[in-house]
Amino acid sequence: MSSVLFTIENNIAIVTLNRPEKLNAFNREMALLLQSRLDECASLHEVRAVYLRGAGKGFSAGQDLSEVVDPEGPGMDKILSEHYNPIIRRIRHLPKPVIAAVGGVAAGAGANIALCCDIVVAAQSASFIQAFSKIGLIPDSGGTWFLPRLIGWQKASALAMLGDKVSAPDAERLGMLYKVYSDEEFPKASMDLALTLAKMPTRALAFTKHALNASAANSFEDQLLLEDSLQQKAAATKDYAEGVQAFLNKRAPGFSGE
Ligand code: LHQ
Repeated sequence: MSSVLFTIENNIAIVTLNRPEKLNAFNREMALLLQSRLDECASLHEVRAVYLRGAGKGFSAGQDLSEVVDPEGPGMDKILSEHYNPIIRRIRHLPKPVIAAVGGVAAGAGANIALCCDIVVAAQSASFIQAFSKIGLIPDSGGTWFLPRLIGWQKASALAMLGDKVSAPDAERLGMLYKVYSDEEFPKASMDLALTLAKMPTRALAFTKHALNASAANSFEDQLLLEDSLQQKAAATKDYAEGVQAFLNKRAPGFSGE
């Protein structure tokens, strides 16, 4: 069985981290496979949204700690540069919405991979742990960048240092994620969200993502200029023409993603 499962349904790429006996902890094989699946998501025209989840009861417990003590393992110098950083970059630069569907525990790099996605939703019983400090490491996989931006400096600092387990409802209150669903509703509700996104004007969503990525570093003036140039591009898409016509004709739009 592959450590990353991949199917496409209704224009949604369903990417499943699949090492459930280890709460989907990452080894090198899984990290590299996830990278290549994300590349496919970017290049396949039929994919208009990505739904990232974990198999079994966890989302991901981060780095497989048995691999870091394996003398045959990749070694500390490769784990960030070849495993996690390329995953985070791919998710942020993928020109399609990526949903993290967190159905259980998300710890360490597993938590931060979820937090870097465009929309994070969770089941009521899920949790998030910046587990790094407990083993003498620092938050990685973009955690020191995303967390203060999502929840503010003070809460981020405390969670990063203490490594507290944050329940999904608390994570929602803190602003770490978009929505929590009951455990029963979660699989369908989170997939319905992906379905909605997959029917939306995909290129406008990609431009939105580009603008949000840039806003973290841009000045206000630069951001206004960027919005202007991206809006010109959005207005040149078929989906913009369709959206306006559908509104004027009082009918539902049929977006093609072009
Ligand atoms: C695991 C793991 C795991 C192996 C559960 N590895 N087996 C970057 C740079 C370089 C090096 C290191 O890493 C990084 C990035 C990182 O991600 S650092 C953070 C690494 N992750 C952690 O420290 C989390 C470790 N796991 C836990 O603290 C707990 O397992 C959590 C809180 C996630 C879940 O607790 P429980 O629900 O009580 O489950 P469990 O502990 O019983 O785990 C179930 C099984 O999964 C168990 O195996 P077993 O054979 O006893 O059933 C665990 O050993 C295994 N597992 N996480 N990261």
